[in-house]
Amino acid sequence: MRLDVVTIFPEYLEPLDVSLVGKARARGRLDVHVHDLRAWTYDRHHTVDDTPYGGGPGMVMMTEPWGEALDTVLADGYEAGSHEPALIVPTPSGRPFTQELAVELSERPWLVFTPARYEGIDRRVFDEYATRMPVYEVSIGDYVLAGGEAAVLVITEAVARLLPGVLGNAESHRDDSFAPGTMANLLEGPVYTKPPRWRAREIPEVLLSGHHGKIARWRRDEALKRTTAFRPDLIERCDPKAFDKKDRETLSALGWVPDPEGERYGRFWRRVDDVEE
Ligand code: JDN
Repeated sequence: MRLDVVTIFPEYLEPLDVSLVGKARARGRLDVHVHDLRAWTYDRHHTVDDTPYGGGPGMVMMTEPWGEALDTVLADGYEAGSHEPALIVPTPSGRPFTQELAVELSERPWLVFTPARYEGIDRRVFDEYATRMPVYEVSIGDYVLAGGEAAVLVITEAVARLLPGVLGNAESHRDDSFAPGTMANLLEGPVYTKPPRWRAREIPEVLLSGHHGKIARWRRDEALKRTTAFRPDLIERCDPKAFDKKDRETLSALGWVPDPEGERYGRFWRRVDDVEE
């Protein structure tokens, strides 16, 4: 997979040299190219932004540097034998970045990232490149960064670890919280390792029992507890068929009941004490 990143802060992308993404590069699974947007400015101040039409706060990144940069980066990539580029634009107004989207992006041969600063990039840049390639505007969460570079690091890491031959164990994705295609997307519960006693704290006895069935059940109950506490939205949307009898007992003990009324809105479960207005 080829990755290009065009940014006014190339140093911000230095983490791509280390850790998992660095390993993927060393193993020849990733070919990363970071470019300084200001290389495509021709005035003495290397200007990349201007005031917004219609007024308002902040500055908007200009069409010209981005157009020149993307034309060059795309031409160089095609020249080097890459094909089917996709443009990835981090923005708080994008579609949510999910594990499902990470899988989709990991199946593409070439990703071109355009992390913006200020109030974002002139819309015509995306309209222009959308005529030539898929454009994914993505948000990594409901908070606002100062620019898209950190989001590029997040997306890149989520994608790189899915590439064949990057993680050691071929099965290491299967248990991921949010792995697509599992029967229920639950958050993973707590994990423990040696020593068995630390500062008078012991580990749950069941984990030492050697009883694999009981351990699996305990882990599943912990996952249900954690998911109801932190991500009730994930439970609400779960088809009751995704749960076995013991799951339903655990959910009931946690105060969750099937919601036949909510079903037509895709809400299959509710807390017992949540009553319809
Ligand atoms: O994902 B973000 O919070 C984000 C913020 C900004 C951005 C791109 C992404 N460009 C300017 C702010």
